[in-house]
Amino acid sequence: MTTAEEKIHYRTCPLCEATCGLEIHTVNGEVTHIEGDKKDPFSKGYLCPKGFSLKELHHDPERIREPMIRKGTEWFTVSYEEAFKEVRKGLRRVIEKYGRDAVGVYLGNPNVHNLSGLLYLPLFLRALGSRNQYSASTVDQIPKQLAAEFMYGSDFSIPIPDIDRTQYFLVIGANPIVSNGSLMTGPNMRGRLKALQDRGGRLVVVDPIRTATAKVADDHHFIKPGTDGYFLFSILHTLFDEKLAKETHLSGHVNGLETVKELAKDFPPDKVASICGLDSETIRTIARDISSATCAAVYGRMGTCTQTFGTVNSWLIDVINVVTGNLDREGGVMFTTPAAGGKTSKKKGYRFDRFRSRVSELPEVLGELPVACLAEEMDTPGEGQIRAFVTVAGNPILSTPNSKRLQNSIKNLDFMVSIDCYLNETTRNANVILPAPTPLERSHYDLSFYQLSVRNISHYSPPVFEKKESQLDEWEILLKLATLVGEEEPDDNAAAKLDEKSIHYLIKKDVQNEQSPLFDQDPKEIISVLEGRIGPERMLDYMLRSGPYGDHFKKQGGLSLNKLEQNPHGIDLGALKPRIPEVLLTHTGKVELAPEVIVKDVARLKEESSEQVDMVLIGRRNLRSNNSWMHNLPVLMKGKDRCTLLLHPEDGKRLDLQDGDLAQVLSDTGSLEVNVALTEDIMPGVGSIPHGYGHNLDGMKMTVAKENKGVNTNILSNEKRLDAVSGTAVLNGIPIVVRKANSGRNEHGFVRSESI
Ligand SMILES: Nc1nc2c(c(=O)[nH]1)N[C@H]1C(S)=C(S)[C@@H](COP(=O)(O)OP(=O)(O)OC[C@H]3O[C@@H](n4cnc5c(=O)[nH]c(N)nc54)[C@H](O)[C@@H]3O)O[C@H]1N2
Ligand SMILES: Nc1nc2c(c(=O)[nH]1)N[C@H]1C(S)=C(S)[C@@H](COP(=O)(O)OP(=O)(O)OC[C@H]3O[C@@H](n4cnc5c(=O)[nH]c(N)nc54)[C@H](O)[C@@H]3O)O[C@H]1N2
Ligand code: SF4
Ligand SMILES: [Mo]
Repeated sequence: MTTAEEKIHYRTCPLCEATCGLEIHTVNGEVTHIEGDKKDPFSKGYLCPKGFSLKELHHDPERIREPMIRKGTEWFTVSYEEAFKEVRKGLRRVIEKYGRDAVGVYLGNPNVHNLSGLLYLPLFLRALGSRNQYSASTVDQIPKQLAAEFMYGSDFSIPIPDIDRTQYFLVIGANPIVSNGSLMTGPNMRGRLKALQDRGGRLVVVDPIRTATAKVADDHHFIKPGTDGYFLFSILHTLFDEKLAKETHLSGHVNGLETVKELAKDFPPDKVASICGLDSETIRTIARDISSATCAAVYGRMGTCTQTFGTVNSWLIDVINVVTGNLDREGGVMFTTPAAGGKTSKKKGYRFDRFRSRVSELPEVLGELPVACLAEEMDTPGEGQIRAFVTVAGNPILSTPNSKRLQNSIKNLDFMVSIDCYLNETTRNANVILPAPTPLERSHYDLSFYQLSVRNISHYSPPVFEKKESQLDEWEILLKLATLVGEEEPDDNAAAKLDEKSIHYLIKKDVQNEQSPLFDQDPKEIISVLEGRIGPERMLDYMLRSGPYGDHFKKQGGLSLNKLEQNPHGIDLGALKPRIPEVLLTHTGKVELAPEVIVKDVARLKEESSEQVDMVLIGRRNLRSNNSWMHNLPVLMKGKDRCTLLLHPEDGKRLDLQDGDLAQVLSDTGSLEVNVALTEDIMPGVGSIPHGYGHNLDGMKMTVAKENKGVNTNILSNEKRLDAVSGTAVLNGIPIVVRKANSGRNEHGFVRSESI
């Protein structure tokens, strides 16, 4: 029975890439319960424990709800006015004295799940004008984006596995059943993979851990961390050697096939098998199976990106999809046609290496610098040194390499401001914290993930709760910050004026662009149609209406925000469709199969590694965890200790470590002590610790997280060990030494490994 005060709200969950539809029940401003929205055309009622936890997240008493200023180690809540005054003073002082590059910015992962961040961060970054822009992308997916930038002319043109139609799915270094899919948006990965097998398709997983995904696969093969480049090249070798390649696929639309063919010659399976820990016949069988399947998709994620050959791996995966005839084909890997945010302009130049970092001279990648060099840019004196720091939805102290160094360098900054919702490992260093509204207090549209989705979907969610009158939305905070960094003291209307200016700019660009459906229309008419909306809603309405399904401000029945508001469960725009050649934005208008910058790194693959390695460390994820920041929610933290070191029993025996013992793990940057969990599900010679823990730093206000503190695995990752092309940090395949800790058994007693 529905009581008089009970309300039901429908919205997409913004916590991970799966974009599940939620049904949120509220009574008098309180969430009573959350379930999956059965009428959501994409998720059909599916949700995971994190979606359910939005209730606790919203009501968490330790969430930051008001602006705060730190004096010494004490925090005081203040008005927005006071907080902004402090921010202007802090940032302007540094800019005036040292220039704009002296302000570093770090953007964390939740920004891509947030309309405010996606639409308004660019305005702030433009106004700030610093080269020292960093983000979680260079500890994540930048290799994929860079490969796409070079191969297809846009970093967001990432081919997505057509998981619902494929007949052979090769998953390398990804665990979609636990992560719920990444750069492959689709709710209920377990269900989708089961459907693949039910229609006679095969799932094959290549991973140093027998993960939850590997456990349901038809085949799972262990691979030595960091060696995927050899494995992928030897698949390519077999395809050409055994004449299995479909060289005429996309004929006329592909450049560089001969170069790739030539390169693959050096990697016969017999030569590389022992390097990878796979046998050569397995490699050949995989190559034959991809080629003989009616359609197939090869897919790689974190395990292939955040390692020493991240970009080469991402590129090779796409090359295999091309030469097996599976790019841009139903059941293969395909490009999306997003309702909003898709790109149409041809490349003027690649967004790579247009400038370099000051200290290590690492190339710029897609407008930012690799976060691995953030600490050195802060702690190395000289012109251009970072003196002030802005974090937006980021926790780099836990998520980026060589955390200890960053912890030390962050302490010596002149000024720091964070937009965040917790007082955590990173934000405790800030001088000012500006509060981010909870996901239920803001509207939502997955601008990023519908560009990476296994179906074309459009779903808008209005806020569940109105925020308090006095509270600012995140886009308003970002607009305000954009006005604060300028020379002139901004007046009260400056933020609103900037919002106006930016929508006018967008419209002007489109009406002048011959490729836009709005070409030659009157900007004044367009702006008048948008009247009544401001901020992200106006921007989104404009993007939807000018997009491929939009009404283009003249057609009846086209997509608009209005239409989405009338369809609270979202709209299914259909399965992915072939898009070559119109989707290709390279200079040549073709798929560039052998981009020079990437091909150059193959030489490194040919060199024998001389590094003597005892063991290597990789990471893992858990269904009830989301990177570092959801560990304060009791509903997710119940149960066993999850921050353990997984070891194979053979290694346990060799190292005299038993289940529950405390091990010391050492790398070239640091050491930590962690509980051991023995399991046959990990490859011998490999250890695994999840990231996002280490909640034991003074000054944090996250009581539940502190009770489950775990260890920060990024104490062990070295900021100098990088994917040479993209500068992405190596977080998988870190050389380590493991031994019994002097202190013997752990403080919690016996530990069992959780399901992986
Ligand atoms: N529950 C949950 N879901 C999440 C997140 C979370 O923290 N928790 N985080 C979200 C984010 S930000 C992201 S980016 C995605 C990531 O999504 P995924 O990439 O699917 O998730 P991971 O668990 O990191 O999977 C990486 C896999 O690579 C394997 N691996 C490690 N090294 C190597 C190697 O050298 N070669 C190969 N072949 N495999 C290797 C690991 O064993 C692991 O199984 O997940 C998202 N979803
Ligand atoms: N060793 C190792 N390290 C890794 C990884 C790994 O696999 N192994 N994975 C990497 C990956 S894939 C990623 S994406 C990164 C994540 O790295 P980060 O993005 O740096 O870290 P998160 O844990 O996502 O922290 C998000 C921060 O945003 C805040 N927050 C949450 N919601 C909002 C909001 O709506 N607005 C604002 N303003 N703030 C909000 C949280 O309180 C928290 O401070 O970690 C990376 N680090
Ligand atoms: S799978 Fe992701 S999007 Fe779906 S409910 Fe869980 S966290 Fe939310
Ligand atoms: Mo990520």
